[in-house]
Amino acid sequence: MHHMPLHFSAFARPLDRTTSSEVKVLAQASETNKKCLLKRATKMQSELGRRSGNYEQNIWDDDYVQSISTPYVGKEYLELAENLKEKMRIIISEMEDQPDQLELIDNLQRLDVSYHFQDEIKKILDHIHLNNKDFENQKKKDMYSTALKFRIIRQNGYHVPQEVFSSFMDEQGNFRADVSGNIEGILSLYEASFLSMENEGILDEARNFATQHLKERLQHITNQGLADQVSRALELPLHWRVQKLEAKWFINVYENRHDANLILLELAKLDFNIVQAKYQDEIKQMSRWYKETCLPEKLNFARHRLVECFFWALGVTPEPQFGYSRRILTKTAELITLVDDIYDVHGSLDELDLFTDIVERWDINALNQLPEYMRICFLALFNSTNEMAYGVLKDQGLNIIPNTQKLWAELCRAYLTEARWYNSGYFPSLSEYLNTAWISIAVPLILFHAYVCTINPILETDLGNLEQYPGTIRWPALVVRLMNDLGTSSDEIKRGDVPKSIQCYMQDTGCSEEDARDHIKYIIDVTLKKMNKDILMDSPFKDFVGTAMNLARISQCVYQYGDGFGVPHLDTKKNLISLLVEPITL
Ligand code: 0FV
Ligand code: MN
Ligand code: MN
Ligand code: MN
Ligand code: MN
Repeated sequence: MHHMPLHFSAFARPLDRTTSSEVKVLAQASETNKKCLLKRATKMQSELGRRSGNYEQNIWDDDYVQSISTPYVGKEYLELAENLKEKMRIIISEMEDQPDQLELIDNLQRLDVSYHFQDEIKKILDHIHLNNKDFENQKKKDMYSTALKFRIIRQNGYHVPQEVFSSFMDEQGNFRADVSGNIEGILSLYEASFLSMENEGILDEARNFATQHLKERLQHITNQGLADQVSRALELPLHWRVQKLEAKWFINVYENRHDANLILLELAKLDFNIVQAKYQDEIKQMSRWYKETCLPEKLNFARHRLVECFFWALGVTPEPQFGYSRRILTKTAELITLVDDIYDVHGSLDELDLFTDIVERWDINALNQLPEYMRICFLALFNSTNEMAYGVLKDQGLNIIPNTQKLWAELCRAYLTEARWYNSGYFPSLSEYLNTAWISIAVPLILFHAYVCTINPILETDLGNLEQYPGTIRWPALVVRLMNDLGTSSDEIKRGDVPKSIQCYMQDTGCSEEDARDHIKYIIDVTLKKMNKDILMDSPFKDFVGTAMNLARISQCVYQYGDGFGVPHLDTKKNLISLLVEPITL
C-alpha cells in the first residue's frame, strides 16, 4: 500500500500545562462532529460506578516465586566458568583468519557470552574496520561472508557502506539470480539487511530479495536445523531479538554443529545457568518487596504484573552486573502499570486532576487530599523514587529528584490528557495522538532510570542532553508505543480507552484496520532504521546504546503476538520460565 510521508514534527513540543486547555477546545469542537464520536461506556460508568479492567489474575504468586531454585549457585561453578573464560580468551586472541574471527564473534554474541570478551572483540573489529578495503580485496567474495562481515561491523557500531553489496547486483540494481543458490548466503544477507538506515536502497532491496527467497525456499530446505533457523529469522531478525532468549535457543543449534567449539559451548551453558541463579535471587527479592507493599490487595482493580515487569527489566539491562538496574526498573515499571490503570480504568477525572497535581508538586503534604487508593499508590511511588535518588546522591553526589519529578509529572499529564480525551469522546489525529502517546508509554521515564542505574559516573551534560529527548529516547519510545498499540489496542477499545494509533489512522484516512496496522508497522520499521543511525551508529551516549536498543527489542518480543504484558498466559510466560526457571543441562 501507499504510505503517507512521516511527519515527526509531531514530537517538537514536550507536553506542558497548555495542552489540557487546548484539548478542551479541541474536544468541544469535535463534539459537533458526529463521525468523531466513539460509542463508549461513559454513561454506563456513571450509572454503575467505576469500571473494571477485567484483567486476568497474576499467575506468579509469591509462594511460587520463592520456591524457584537452581543448583548452579556454588563457588565451584564460578571457578569453572573463570577457567573456561581464560581458555576462550586465548582461543580468540590466537585466531588469525578473518572469516573465522567474524564467525567466532557472531557465535559469542549469539550465545550471549560476548560481554566477557569486549576488549578482545574490540581489538579484532578495530583492526578489521581500519582495513576495510578487505571488502574489495577479498578473494572468495561469497554472499555469506560479505553479509556476515557487514552485519558484525554495523552491529558493533562501526560504519560500513551499503555498497559492499553492489558487486552482487546487476546493472538494473537487482540482486543477481545466482546469489539465491545458497540458503546460508541469503539468510546471512537477510540478517544483515536489518542493520539498515533510512534511504539505503541497496539494503531495502536486499531485504525484499532475501525475504522473498527465504519464504519461497523454506518448504524445500531438507536440513531441519537450517529450516528452523530460516523460519525463526522470518519471524523476527536476529538484530531485533532479545539476546538472552536467542542464546537459550541458539545453544541447542550450536551444540548440533559438527564444528562447535566445545569450550565455548560449555561456557555458554554454564554462564546462562550462573546468571539465571542471579535473576532468581533478584525476582525473589522483588516479589517479596511487592507483597510487603500490599499493593495487590489495596489496588485490586489493577493488573499485577511484577514478574512481567522483571522481564522488561531483564530485556533492557540483562548483564549480570546490572542487578541494581533490574530491581529499580522492575519497581518503576510496576508502579507505572498501577498508575496507568488508575488513569485508564479506575480513577474519576476529578481524582486524576488531584493525582496529577500532587505528582507535579511532588508534595507529600498534599497526601490527605487524595482518596485512599491513590494515597497508598502515591506514597509507594514517592518512597521508591526518593530511595533511588538517595542512592545516586550517596554514591555520586548528584541530586536527581528534579529529573524524576519532572518525568513523572510529564507522564501523568500525558495520562490525564488521554483520560480527558476518553471522557469527552474526542478523537485525535494520528499526529496529535502520537504527540502524547510517546510520553504516555513511559519510555522516557524508564530510560532515565536505566541511565542513572547503569552509568557511573553520571555526566551532568548527559542529563541535560537527555532532557531534550534526543533520538536515543524518542525513537525507542515511539517503537514501544506503536508495538504496544498493535498488541493491546483491540482489548483497550473493548474495555473503554482512547483511540490508539491504529484507530486514529483509520479515522484520518478512512482505511481498513488491516491497512492501518500495516501503516503502523511501516512507521515502526522507519523508526528502527532511525535507531540504527541515531543510536547504534551515532549516539553520543556510548555506554547507553545497548540499553536503548534493547528496549525496542523487548517490546517487539512482548507485543508481536498480542498483549504479552497484560495477558499472563501468552508467550511471555514461556519466555519467563525459560529464562528464570529452567536451567540448561550441562
Ligand atoms: C503498557 O500497558 C505497559 F506495558 C505498562 C504500563 C507497563 C510499563 C511500561 C513499560 C515497561 C514500557 P498499556 O497497554 O495499558 O499502556 P497504555 O499506555 O496503552 O495505556
Ligand atoms: Mn493502559
Ligand atoms: Mn494508558
Ligand atoms: Mn486511557
Ligand atoms: Mn496499550
